[in-house]
Amino acid sequence: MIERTFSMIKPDAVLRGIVGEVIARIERKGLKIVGMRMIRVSEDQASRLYAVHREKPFYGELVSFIRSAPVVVMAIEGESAVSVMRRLIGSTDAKEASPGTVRGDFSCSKSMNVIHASDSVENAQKELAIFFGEGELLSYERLDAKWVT
Ligand code: FUP
Repeated sequence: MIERTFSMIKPDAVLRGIVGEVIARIERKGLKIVGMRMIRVSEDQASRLYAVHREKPFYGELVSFIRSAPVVVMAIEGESAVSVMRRLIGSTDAKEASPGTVRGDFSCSKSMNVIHASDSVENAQKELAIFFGEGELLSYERLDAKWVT
């Protein structure tokens, strides 16, 4: 099933200058980036994105971290895009993330962990709506689309 998911390259990746390496992995996998912008996350966007974590002890730090430097937000489309992106980014905790995943290869922490990607189709729709307007996502065909099944 073709799905859309939301992903964010976090402040730590921007400040370390590894944005390009992360995007390259998404492209290389055959996923299609249909929206992409570098932004500063607003207070409202942060509280909506992390609403499920509001009661957690790390919530304050999570919001201040995500707003501490620019991030790159992306809308990503492809076959099973939600689960493919989750496997590509790896486990939340840097210690547990498998080598070969973005976090396994680049993350050094549980909180500053390079990238976010939605964990379900339902959350992907909610999260995309926080960062992208109606009609903002682009429609095009990758030349290698016929090899991505
Ligand atoms: P993930 O979906 O893998 O990004 O992980 P979660 O939804 O569980 O957590 C969201 C963010 O909260 C993580 F990216 C990092 C942060 N977090 C902490 O800072 N400390 C924790 O103990 C757990 C998560």
